[in-house]
Amino acid sequence: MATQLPPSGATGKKSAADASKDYGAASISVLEGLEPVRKRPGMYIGGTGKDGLHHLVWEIVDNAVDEAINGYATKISVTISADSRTVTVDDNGRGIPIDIHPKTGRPALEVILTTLHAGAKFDGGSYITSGGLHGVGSSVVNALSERLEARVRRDGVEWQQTYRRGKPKTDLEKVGPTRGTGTTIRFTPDPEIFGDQVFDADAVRAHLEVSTFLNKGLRIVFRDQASGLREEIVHEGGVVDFLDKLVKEAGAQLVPDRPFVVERTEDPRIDIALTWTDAPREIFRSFVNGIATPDGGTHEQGLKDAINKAIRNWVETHDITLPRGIKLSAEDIREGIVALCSIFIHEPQFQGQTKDKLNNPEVRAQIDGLVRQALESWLHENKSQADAILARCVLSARARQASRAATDTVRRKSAVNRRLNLPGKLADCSSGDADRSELFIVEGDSAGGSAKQGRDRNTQAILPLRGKVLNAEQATLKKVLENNELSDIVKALGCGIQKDFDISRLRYSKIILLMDADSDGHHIATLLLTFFYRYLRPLIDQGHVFLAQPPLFRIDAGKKSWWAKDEKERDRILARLPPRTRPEISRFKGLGEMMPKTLYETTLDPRSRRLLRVTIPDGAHLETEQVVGDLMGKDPAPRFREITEWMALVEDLDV
Ligand code: 28F
Repeated sequence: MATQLPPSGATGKKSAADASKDYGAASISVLEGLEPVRKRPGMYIGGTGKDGLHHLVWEIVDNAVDEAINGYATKISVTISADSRTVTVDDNGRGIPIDIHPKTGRPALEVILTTLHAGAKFDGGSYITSGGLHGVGSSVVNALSERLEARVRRDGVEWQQTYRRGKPKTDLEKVGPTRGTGTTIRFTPDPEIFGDQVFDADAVRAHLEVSTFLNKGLRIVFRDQASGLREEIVHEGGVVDFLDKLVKEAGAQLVPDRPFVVERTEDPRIDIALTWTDAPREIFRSFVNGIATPDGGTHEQGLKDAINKAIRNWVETHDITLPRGIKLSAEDIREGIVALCSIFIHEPQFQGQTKDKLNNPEVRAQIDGLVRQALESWLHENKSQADAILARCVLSARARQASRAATDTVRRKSAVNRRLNLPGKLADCSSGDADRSELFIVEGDSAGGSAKQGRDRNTQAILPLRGKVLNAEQATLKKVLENNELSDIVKALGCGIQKDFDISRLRYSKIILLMDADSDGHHIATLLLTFFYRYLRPLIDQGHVFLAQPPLFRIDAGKKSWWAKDEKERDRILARLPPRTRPEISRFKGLGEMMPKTLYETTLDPRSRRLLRVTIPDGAHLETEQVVGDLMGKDPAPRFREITEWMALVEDLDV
């Protein structure tokens, strides 16, 4: 780990003495009223659709997060009401000031909630903002809410004021004595602006989780009263936990066994975690002041510069001779990287209307300089990790050269004769780009039919299996190729078999076995895996083979529904439902029973499906050889022994 510094202030409250740097009403710069906000809401929250509606939540939550990352709050709670139309955010910070503002004669709280750009945050003081709308302030939320109630706890007294469409409905009123300090904002967006849209609990939860990843130790209690869900979200590991999540979501295997981390708490705050994986692409996620920058920008560019220079420098200073003819490009070095970059700066400049890209030029060199030096020393101190990473870079270079050579050959082969070789029952995808294409091998015609209807025709091909799949363990190559099902798979994949196997001709980057979740389906999957293991092993070794995980159960409770892949997950979901809920549980007997749209959403859609990548763990090759031979071979005795051994193991797991 490099430049590991004490975690940021989110875990402990600053002392009262520190609070002396407080701002009061005097430091609020009043700029203008709220009329423009209701006239052109899109100018302030990007739009009045789902994203705009949720920007209101991000703005209030980010103000609470600001209190926490500046060390004044340690706990935040966010609650969505039972009708999903009202959100309440609470923090145990100092409480928004209520002293009288000299210019307006009104309490600071009222000035902050009823005028645009009010607040010391705007004059670039030492207070760092993580503004979802870049800190334009909660007054925008107030203007666009049919009702907003603010409660402040300060100096042992709780105060309250309510507003309607940004206008005070009451004066600031004393509620009574209170312990502790903090702010509570409860608001209901205005249907005149947002229609009858309601809040999406999953979207809110995801945003809160990102805030806890980017501010290690920050605890946020999330409640969704519609589903009864209550969850405390905290990530002590910060960006390292975030990286773990991204690697798992990508279904990728780590190359080095621990990530490279930079955590700098002094100004500008920089948190970086990165690793290399076997995934055939690079994943960069970056943030500025807690705001996602999906289009990257100078922070991400600086990180990429640093990685490129550090690896090249490492190769030179250790005068490593690369294999003959191998030259590392920047893409080769970055292939397989999963990287997270979060910075907090005072005056972020975002590009264009969507504000998804950071522009500050000085940031690029700052990040490059800091990361390059830290990464070089990390590589130096972790030689075995460095070796594994370099091997990964060389593999990408080889694959790139091979695929360039292969695309040359494939270009020569006319598209027509390739099409001629394809099996009749293959419903191919329209994309010719293997990296984006996926082949689903589906059991049975009815499932095949649903999959063909539900799929994304651009990138997803379907090959339905009709007959019994041959047991390749007990068959010769000649027998295998005489079996229609197996020979159709070989034709669809396009990369040949055995001696004329050439992976660069593979037509799909993912080969996904989609079978019913019953013993028949498992048996067919086992036969297919035996075939891949015996005759198309590189496809497994290079991570192209997957098992789909269709849901077995659907649980309906009120307006919400969940999917469960097995009994265990079904019971976990049922346990989280509120006590008096009467859920409806339906079990899917087969894939063919599922509506195509449901099949897509739960099992085919890359954004929500769960795939199991078929891999042979390092050092398990011998054991795998043994198990496949025993399970699939002619002799029943070792099969029986193997199955009873595994059954005992499974029974233990169930206990
Ligand atoms: C539920 C959402 O909005 N929490 C907030 C504070 C605390 C202060 C503050 C906020 C003062 C003059 C700008 C308190 N004491 N949660 C929140 N907690 N804003 S918003 O001050 C606003 C500044 O202009 C605060 C002393 N200084 C600052």
